[in-house]
Amino acid sequence: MEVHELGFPLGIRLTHWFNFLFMTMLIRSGMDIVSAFPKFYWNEGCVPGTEWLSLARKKMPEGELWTSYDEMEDWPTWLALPGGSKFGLGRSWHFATAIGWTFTGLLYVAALFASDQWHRLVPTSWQVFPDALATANDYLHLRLQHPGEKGDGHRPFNALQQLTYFGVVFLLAPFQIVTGVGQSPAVEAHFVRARRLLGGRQGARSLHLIGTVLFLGFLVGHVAMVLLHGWAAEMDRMIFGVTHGRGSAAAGWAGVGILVAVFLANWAATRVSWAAPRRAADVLDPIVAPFRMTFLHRIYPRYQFADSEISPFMRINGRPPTAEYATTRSDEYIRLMEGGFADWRLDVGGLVESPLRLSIDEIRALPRTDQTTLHNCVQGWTAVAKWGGVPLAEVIDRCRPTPGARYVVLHSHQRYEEGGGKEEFYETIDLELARHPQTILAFEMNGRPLTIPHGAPLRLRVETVLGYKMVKWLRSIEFVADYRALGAGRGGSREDGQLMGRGAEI
Ligand SMILES: Nc1nc2c(c(=O)[nH]1)N[C@H]1C(S)=C(S)[C@@H](COP(=O)(O)O)O[C@H]1N2
Ligand SMILES: [Mo]
Repeated sequence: MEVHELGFPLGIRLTHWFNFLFMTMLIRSGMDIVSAFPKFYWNEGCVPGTEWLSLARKKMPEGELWTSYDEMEDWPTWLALPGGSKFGLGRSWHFATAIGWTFTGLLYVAALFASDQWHRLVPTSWQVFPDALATANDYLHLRLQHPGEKGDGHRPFNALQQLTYFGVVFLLAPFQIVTGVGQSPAVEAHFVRARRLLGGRQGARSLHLIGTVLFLGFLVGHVAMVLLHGWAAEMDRMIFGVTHGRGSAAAGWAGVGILVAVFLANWAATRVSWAAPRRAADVLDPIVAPFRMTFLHRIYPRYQFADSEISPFMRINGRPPTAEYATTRSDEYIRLMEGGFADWRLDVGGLVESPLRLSIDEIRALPRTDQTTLHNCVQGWTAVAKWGGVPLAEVIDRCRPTPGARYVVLHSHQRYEEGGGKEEFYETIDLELARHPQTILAFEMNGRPLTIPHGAPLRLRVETVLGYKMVKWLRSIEFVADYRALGAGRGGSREDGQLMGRGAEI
């Protein structure tokens, strides 16, 4: 049997298979993220009942308080990486594999253009459209046109393949990157026009899902075609870059080997995530951190919504420290609340020159600021609200942190619910973020004093990070040199308990 070299460089064949591996993990970890809030909207307030797609089975009780945490679903591990409410890790897998996938894609495109391979993917004549239609028609009538049979051997793809591959590589892949990155609260707080173009945060999230479905459709079609054209013959082309009649047994088995390897990699990722979740996070997060720090951490918030854009509804996350809730209640908070917060004080201490003890009236007397912004919960829901309060920078200027202070710790009266209510809820942000003009201690929401569920009498607002940083029911603020001595040492209650990333910019 005569062997024809197709001239696919090794780089192209390798990146093709790594792409496949990363895609499987991206889709599974993506499903894990979806399971945290399996509802899709086109409006920024995610108003219940207006979802265009719901994959949720749970129903929220009417007439009593439910939190967005209650809306999370547990999806099985074959579908979600890692599944079973290990949501923070699902995010870590998604971001780490997204980076791996993007690099693979860039290498692939570089290999395409370094050789003359791009001719195979990039149509250079309008004739590709009628040709693709003709090929589609052939397929519909089950007339298989073996690629390369018609035309010269230099064109191993038929017109339909060429168009599809071009669309997937040069349109769909960038679309997924843009709609993915576009969901970062930091990007949204800064790149206003891009946010609008994507239809807002919920538009980006919905489009990202639609893109995933298209990718899945491609994957299914691609595999179906491979089977239709003959497994061994196609594996010869995809693995060894040759045509070899009806295909070699070696290629057929090598293809099976690759499938098994991809399955095993997914299995191992799941296993490690369940057996040693902390270790897994400690390996994955440093892959993401440099990109987060370089591209997202330094972004300055500069956006305000119009009052007319305020959402009619905003979810609650974290149950209040009031009497009805056994895990989160705090007797001290209840006493302060019953006194109308007249005795409530915000203690400001730690590495500062002048510790402060501020009543709510003293805080209201400081220079005030208002901002109408988009709240981004890590689960995926958002809401626009108007917040009134004092810039944290005003407090920082008055307590004067010592040179050793690097982080601000925000302590809550409430206890950390998902941790079983054993410890107080706390979060940390670094001093740089604490000084952003839109980092404020808010005492008003939509023109009214904060309600109890939204964090009365005082809560944090930071507009370039996810909601879990914005501690409600504030008790005290502490300046520290290092966050590792606090809690489990990961930088906050949700980092300690749910393995969320400390930076929270995406
Ligand atoms: N004390 C405390 N603050 C908290 C939480 C919490 O559980 N406890 N949840 C956080 C999360 S995950 C989000 S999304 C926001 C939600 O704010 P909201 O309830 O006002 O909508 O509060 C944040 N602040
Ligand atoms: Mo959240």
